[in-house]
Amino acid sequence: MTRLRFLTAGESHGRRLTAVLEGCPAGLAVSAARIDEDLARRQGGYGRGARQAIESDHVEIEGGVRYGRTTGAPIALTVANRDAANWGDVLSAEAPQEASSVAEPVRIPRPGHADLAGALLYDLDDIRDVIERASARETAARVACGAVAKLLLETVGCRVVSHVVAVGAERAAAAPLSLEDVARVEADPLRCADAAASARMRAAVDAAQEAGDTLGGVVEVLAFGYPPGVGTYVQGDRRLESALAAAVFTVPAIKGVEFGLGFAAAGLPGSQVHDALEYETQLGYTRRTGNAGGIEGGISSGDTIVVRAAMKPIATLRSPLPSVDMGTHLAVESRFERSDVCAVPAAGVVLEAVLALALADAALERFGGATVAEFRAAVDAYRAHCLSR
Ligand code: EPS
Repeated sequence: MTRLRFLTAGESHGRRLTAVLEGCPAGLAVSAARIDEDLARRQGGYGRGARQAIESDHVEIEGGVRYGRTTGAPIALTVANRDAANWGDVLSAEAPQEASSVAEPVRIPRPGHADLAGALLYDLDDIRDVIERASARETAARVACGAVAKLLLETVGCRVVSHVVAVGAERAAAAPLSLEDVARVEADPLRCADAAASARMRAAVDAAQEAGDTLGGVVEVLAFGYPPGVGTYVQGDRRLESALAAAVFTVPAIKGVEFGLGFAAAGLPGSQVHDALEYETQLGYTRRTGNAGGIEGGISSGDTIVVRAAMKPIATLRSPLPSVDMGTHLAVESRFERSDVCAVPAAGVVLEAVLALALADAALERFGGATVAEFRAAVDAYRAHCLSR
C-alpha cells in the first residue's frame, strides 16, 4: 500500500515554512517554477492584505528531486518568509539576552479566531504563539505539496481546478465549469467565472473594507479525469467522500462542505437527483448529469469530482468586536492584527492543494506504484477493465 503523506512546520513570521511530502512515486517531473505558479496564485485575489505585497513566494526543493525528477525519497520543500526580516527577535528560538527585548505579550483574543482556544489548550501567556501557527500563512507550505500532487494526478489525465462561486451574499450564476473556463477564472481578480458576479463581489469586498469588516464565501473545486474505482462503500471511513471532506476541513476558516448537488439534493425528489445511466460503446457506462459529484457509493465514478467548501469571514476585523483581556478579565475591544478583508480566491487555491493531496493519496492507495510508470499502468489497466464490462 502506497500512501502520500505530508507535514508542515514553521511560523507566519519565522524564517521559513518547511514541508516534507513522502510517498510520491519516483520519476515524476517536478520543478520549482511549476510549484511557484501555485504559490503566486495563492498570494493573489481581490481583498488580500498587505502581507502579500511583502512576500513573493518561492519554493526551495531541498530533497527528493534530482535533475528535475522525483527519486522516491521524501520531498523536502521550504518557502522563506521575507517578512521575517521585519520581525527582529520576536520569533527567535532562543530567549533574548535582555528582558527588555522580550516582545510585548498579546493578551486579547480575537473572537472567532484560534486565539482563545489555543492559549487555553497550550497554557500560553502570549497569544502570539497561537497567531503564528494558526495563521493562514501555513497554507503556502501545503500549496507547495499540493502542486506536486497535482503533477502526479496529471500523469493519469486528472486536473484539479477551482473557482469562486460566492463572496458574502453575492453568488455567481450557477453554470458547470469546464476546463475551457479555467483561463478566464484565473484572469479574474476574484477567480470567478461569472464576470458580472465578480464585479458585484468586488463591490462587496470594497464595502466590507470600508466598514472595517470581512467576508467569507464559497469555493468549488473540480477534479476532471480522476480515475474510477477509488474508495469503497465496504467501510464508512474508506468512502472517498470521507477522505475528501476531511481534507477540506484541514483548511482554516472552512465550515461546510458539499459534493455534487450537495445540500440542494436534500430538497429535491429522487427523480431529479440521481444521475441516469447510459452505455456507449466507446465510453462504457456514462451518466447524463453530474449530480453525484463524481462519487457513488463512496467510489469515484470517473466523472468530474465536484466539491464545494464554505469559508467563514476572516476573524480579524478592523472594526473591533467585544473581547476579554486574558490578563485582567476586563471587557475590552478585540485588537487588530494585519489581515485580509476576503481570502476566498486564495482559499480556492489552497483547497485545490489539499484535495489534490487527498485524491493522489487515495489513488496511490488503490493503484500503488513505486514509480509513476507503475502507477499509470495500473490506472490504465483498471480503466480498460471498466470499458470491457
Ligand atoms: C496570510 C498571511 C498572514 C495574514 C493572513 C494570511 O500574514 P500577516 O499576519 O503577516 O498579515 O495576512 O492570515 C490570516 C488571515 C489569519 O487569520 O491569520 C497568508 O499568507 O495567507
